[in-house]
Amino acid sequence: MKKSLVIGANGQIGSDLVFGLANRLGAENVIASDIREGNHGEVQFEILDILDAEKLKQIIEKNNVGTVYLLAALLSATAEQNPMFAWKLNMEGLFNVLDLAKYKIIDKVFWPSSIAVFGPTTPRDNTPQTTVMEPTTVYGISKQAGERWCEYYHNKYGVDVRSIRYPGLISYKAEPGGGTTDYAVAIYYKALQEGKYECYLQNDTYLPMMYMEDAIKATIDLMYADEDKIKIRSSYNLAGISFSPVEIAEEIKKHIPDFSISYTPDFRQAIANSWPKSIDDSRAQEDWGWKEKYDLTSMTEEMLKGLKEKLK
Ligand code: NAD
Ligand code: AKB
Repeated sequence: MKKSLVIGANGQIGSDLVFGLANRLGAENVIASDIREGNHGEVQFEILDILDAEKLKQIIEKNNVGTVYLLAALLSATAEQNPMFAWKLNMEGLFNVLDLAKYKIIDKVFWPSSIAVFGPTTPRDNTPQTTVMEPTTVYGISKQAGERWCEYYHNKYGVDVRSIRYPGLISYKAEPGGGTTDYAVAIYYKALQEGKYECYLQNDTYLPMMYMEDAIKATIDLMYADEDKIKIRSSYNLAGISFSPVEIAEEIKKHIPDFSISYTPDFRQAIANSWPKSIDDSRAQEDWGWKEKYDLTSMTEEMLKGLKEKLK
């Protein structure tokens, strides 16, 4: 069996995806890699800077890699602090992987897009798969350009590239890496550690979110769906749960009655205001049978249970 390589494996998604892939394929068929040292149990680990195309090719050829999951990127909030580097990392990293698929050195690519591809002129409620896309962040611009390039490589060179526009992802294994939706993870840590949380978004800011277990299932389902079922080669809309800071706080209070939240919006408010409130993912449902499992109540139970264990 050809192996699967996860690039950016130490991050929020990679930490869970490596585990999910190892469960499905066996640890010996998965390789984790990142620019910084990491530990993924029985899974082989390699240090790799995605901007080093030569080393990427060497790792792939030496280890008989067939599928690459490219997760290395700068996220929305961090990218605004260093726009030109974010553009370089997010775009060159993608080209380095797509070109290996173009020359048949690998067979399949997963590359994540984001709800950040949408902008203030996009309809914000139940945002359709195909709609106005005028992102205002460098992160969103890089994701939109990435989607166009993925579709182009598929149409022009037959590259089997698959993608999801993830909403904000919520998990406890690894902390998030600098996004606008990170508050919805931090709030659980602070609720358990301090009983209070100061939120950088306003109380009524609705954003599309998803529990990590659902996101990993969606990713693996998409990657193992029959090729003729994948009709969209830019990126699929994916919906999970839509909620505001006040709603997640109310849910946490059911478990921690004294929990309190305050609101001090910062630069991330403008980013959140430019993104959808909820997403229409009917194409993912129709094409490859997507259905989420978690709602706000069940996700909160899982987050508090998992974090209590982690913070012991
Ligand atoms: P993260 O920031 O948590 O992890 C990124 C990982 O990439 C880090 O471990 C980092 O060390 C590594 N990395 C950075 N530069 C690298 C380089 N040059 N070479 C190799 N590795 C490098 O990000 P994440 O949340 O896991 O997101 C992964 C992907 O999913 C990104 O493309 C992101 O845009 C996308 N996404 C994430 C979310 C979310 O809510 N987490 C939502 C939408 C899309
Ligand atoms: C971010 O907030 O930047 C990410 C995303 C939705 O892409 N979580």
